Amino acid sequence: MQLYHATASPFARKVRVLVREKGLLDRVEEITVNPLADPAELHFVNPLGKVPALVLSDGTALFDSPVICEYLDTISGSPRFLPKEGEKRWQVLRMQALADGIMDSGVAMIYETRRPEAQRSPDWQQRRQSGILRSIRKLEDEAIQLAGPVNLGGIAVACALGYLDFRLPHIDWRKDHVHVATAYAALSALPGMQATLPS
Ligand SMILES: N[C@@H](CCC(=O)N[C@@H](CS)C(=O)NCC(=O)O)C(=O)O
Repeated sequence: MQLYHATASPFARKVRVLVREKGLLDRVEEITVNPLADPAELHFVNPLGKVPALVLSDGTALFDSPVICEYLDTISGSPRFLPKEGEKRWQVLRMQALADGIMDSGVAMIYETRRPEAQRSPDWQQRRQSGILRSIRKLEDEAIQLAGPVNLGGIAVACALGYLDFRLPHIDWRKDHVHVATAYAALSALPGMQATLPS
């Protein structure tokens, strides 16, 4: 399989962490691209022009990151990072959705800084940042879900927070969110997280 990714992308990092934690590294060739440079090879596999995209051995390309993660989780057995069914499955998917939403807002804030100054909207930036902080408040209330065996929700949260530290360090998300900060410290120590530090 070939995984198109960018080293700064939190969505791609989530997939790359899972690849490592599932022991699938020998089956996945990682191809680094810059999606903002519009590479033809990326457009060929993902018409949306976004990373991550995973090309399977039959040529089918999977996107976006939740789909890829679920696929990777099913092709090899234990440990499972997304329960097949039951209440816990929805809890993990919901946690992933919240984390992906933080990534979406964080990435949008960074893209905004790359637009010509006259086209930027401080109100819109503030709106994104408020949504990020509200979501982290929600994670703090539900931090118990981040304890116990690592699952896809926890990996997604760690990648989202890692992106904030990397690209938006002025967002002081640790303030008043001690349980999230503690969970993040533990998740960050995973070998897959250490091997995929953003650059
Ligand atoms: N929902 C997608 C989001 C992927 C995404 O937004 N990737 C960014 C990089 S972090 C990208 O490729 N952006 C290129 C663009 O928007 O043109 C997923 O979960 O995979």
